[in-house]
Amino acid sequence: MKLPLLFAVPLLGLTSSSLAENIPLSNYLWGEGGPSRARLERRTPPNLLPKSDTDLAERATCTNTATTRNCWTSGFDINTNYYNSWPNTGVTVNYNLQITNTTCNPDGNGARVCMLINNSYPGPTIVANWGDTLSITVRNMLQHNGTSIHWHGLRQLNSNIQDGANGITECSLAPGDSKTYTFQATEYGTSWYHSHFSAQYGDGVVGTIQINGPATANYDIDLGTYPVTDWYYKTAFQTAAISQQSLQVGGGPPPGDNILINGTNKNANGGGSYNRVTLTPGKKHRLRLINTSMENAIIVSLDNHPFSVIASDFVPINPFSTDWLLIGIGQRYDVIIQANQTTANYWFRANVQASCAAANNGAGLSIFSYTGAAAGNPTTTGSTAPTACQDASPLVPWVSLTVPSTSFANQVGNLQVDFGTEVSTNGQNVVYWQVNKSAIDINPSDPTIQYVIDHNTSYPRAYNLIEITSANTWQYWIIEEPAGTLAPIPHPIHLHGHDFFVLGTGSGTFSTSTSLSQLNFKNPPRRDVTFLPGGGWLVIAFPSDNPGAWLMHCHIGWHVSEGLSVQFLERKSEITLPATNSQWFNTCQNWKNYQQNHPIYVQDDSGL
Ligand SMILES: *[C@@H]1O[C@H](CO)[C@@H](O)[C@H](O)[C@H]1NC(C)=O
Ligand SMILES: *[C@@H]1O[C@H](CO)[C@@H](O)[C@H](O)[C@H]1NC(C)=O
Ligand SMILES: *[C@@H]1O[C@H](CO)[C@@H](O)[C@H](O)[C@H]1NC(C)=O
Ligand SMILES: *[C@@H]1O[C@H](CO)[C@@H](O)[C@H](O)[C@H]1NC(C)=O
Ligand SMILES: *[C@@H]1O[C@H](CO)[C@@H](O)[C@H](O)[C@H]1NC(C)=O
Ligand SMILES: *[C@@H]1O[C@H](CO)[C@@H](O)[C@H](O)[C@H]1NC(C)=O
Ligand SMILES: *[C@@H]1O[C@H](CO)[C@@H](O)[C@H](O)[C@H]1NC(C)=O
Ligand SMILES: *[C@@H]1O[C@H](CO)[C@@H](O)[C@H](O)[C@H]1NC(C)=O
Ligand SMILES: [Cu+2]
Repeated sequence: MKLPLLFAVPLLGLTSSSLAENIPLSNYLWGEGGPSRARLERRTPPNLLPKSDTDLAERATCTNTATTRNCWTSGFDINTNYYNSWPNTGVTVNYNLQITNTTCNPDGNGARVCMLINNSYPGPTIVANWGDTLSITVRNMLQHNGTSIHWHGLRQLNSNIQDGANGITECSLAPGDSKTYTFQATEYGTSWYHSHFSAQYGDGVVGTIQINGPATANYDIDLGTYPVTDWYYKTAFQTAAISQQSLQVGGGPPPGDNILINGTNKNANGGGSYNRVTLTPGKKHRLRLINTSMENAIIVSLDNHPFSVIASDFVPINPFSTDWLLIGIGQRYDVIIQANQTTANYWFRANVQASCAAANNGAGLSIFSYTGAAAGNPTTTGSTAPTACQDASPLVPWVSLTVPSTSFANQVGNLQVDFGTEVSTNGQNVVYWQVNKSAIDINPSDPTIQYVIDHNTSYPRAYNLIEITSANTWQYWIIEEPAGTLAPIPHPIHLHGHDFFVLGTGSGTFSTSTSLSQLNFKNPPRRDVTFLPGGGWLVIAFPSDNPGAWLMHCHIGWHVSEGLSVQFLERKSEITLPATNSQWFNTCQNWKNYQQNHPIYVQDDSGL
């Protein structure tokens, strides 16, 4: 028997709470008798990037059923290193999405102006299998806004121009224009898509994504995606303006008015309705939680039912059990709920986490009902929620990858997050969120990719562009928000094009002499959004294995709108550029034409 070259063998010492739930992977992986203890030890990859795991993949010949969720299709399973290999299914899944300017009333408080996808909030869920190609045509039917749709967390390996970040990877789509985004789902799990055009997603341009694949624990029923979000009675463009004014005097954005669970809730006056989910007694249910907020970190729980957490963002993890889960903006957690309590109705709770500087006038509730439970509202009470503003733990990726520590000191870079005054387009001194003393400000008719096409390296300073030239090397970044800043608060930091490895976080200033020992290089949490603690530091790493222009920004809608972003221009000479005369160029021409004809709609924020 050939030994696997690397990683991906389950830990022997799983926490007791998760043991029962855990699949006896070693049995099928190693055949009868299981492996010897020596073989089960996790191996440190020799260096750098994840290597091929074909040895492991060869063994995956089982089928995915309710009791073998670790399996997938021939040659691919939960042990597959999805950064290197995925099934090429040859299947293309097509979607058509139309964005319109309309009204909505998700919690019965009254109708307000909304921008919706296919007239629903949230928009249609995009469902595909691991390895499928997605072909999604977006039509912008708004009268007075551009748009661009970002497929959050999808790595876009060698398909950077499908990333939907206007001003970076494409021009905005003009009113009336449409664009087909085509890319392969090389990873699996739960995510969402949203507009990257200024604050537009806060007005409703969001939907969820479900990519079916293997899992680290078994379940019977997949309940699907379950987005939780803050909700404002003013539009996102109005709230962004208020937030910008408040920032001038060191203040935060206004509080949200309510929290919506799967697009609905009751309002403070009792109107509206609760979302209802049915649980089948005795069964295990998978629920795919997503925080699609603009401002608020949300902490969720289901009364009397602990969550068994099996994935964070697109990364399957060793299952662990918890009563409450804090979900930062853009973060996802896939959980399994066992319906083993009395047949009844139970409250699902979603509250803002005040320690994350979140504020909201409402609280989120929905109802989980066992089949056969009497009608009516639950009478259950919740347990006490933890108060810290940090990622859930322990987030131990199932496919174990280690980051080299030896190159850290030489290669690490530093990015300071702060407030600062800059002169705005209309000549005023305005306070913005800055990274490295510069607020990002993109031009939706002049994306970074156009600079690459033109071989033009005169990037505007406000593009906050950081070049990465070397291939397959580790990029280490210390992101710091020193305690001296006006109002140090936590920021959910999101990177496009990569999962980052979260090496550590801490308070105060990172010091190579004292903080280095606090970093974890051995299979650290990997994900695409994590918290930068208020007045503290965050250290991340990622390999330069995906040529493209990739944003890294705070996912608080108001903060990115106010400048809190950089972009990495990674291996620009190897980026797959748009074909000559392709749709990509039409998008730009249409946007330029629209702008010339509608000079009154000016971008008054970063454009992101
Ligand atoms: C969205 O609406 C368009 C136009 O009505 C329709 O063709 C398309 O099938 C809808 N998409 C989904 C996912 O429902
Ligand atoms: C949406 O419609 C309202 C009028 O109902 C209009 O004032 C606004 O400009 C429109 N917004 C967009 C983005 O088309
Ligand atoms: C969320 O709402 C949608 C639309 O109403 C529904 O199809 C879906 O089943 C709901 N999700 C859950 C987990 O109940
Ligand atoms: C969503 O994330 C924001 C910011 O990180 C946080 O304040 C809010 O509580 C989160 N919401 C949920 C439902 O987890
Ligand atoms: C119900 O399931 C949970 C795990 O989800 C477990 O911790 C608990 O002990 C079970 N309770 C009963 C009564 O079986
Ligand atoms: C930060 O900005 C300075 C110029 O003000 C620049 O020289 C430096 O390269 C920037 N740092 C990064 C990481 O881009
Ligand atoms: C390069 O970009 C700068 C900044 O946008 C622009 O002023 C200049 O004209 C461009 N040069 C070329 C040769 O396109
Ligand atoms: C987008 O539309 C909103 C109103 O719906 C408007 O306030 C804003 O100025 C528009 N932004 C741009 C850049 O067109
Ligand atoms: Cu922020």
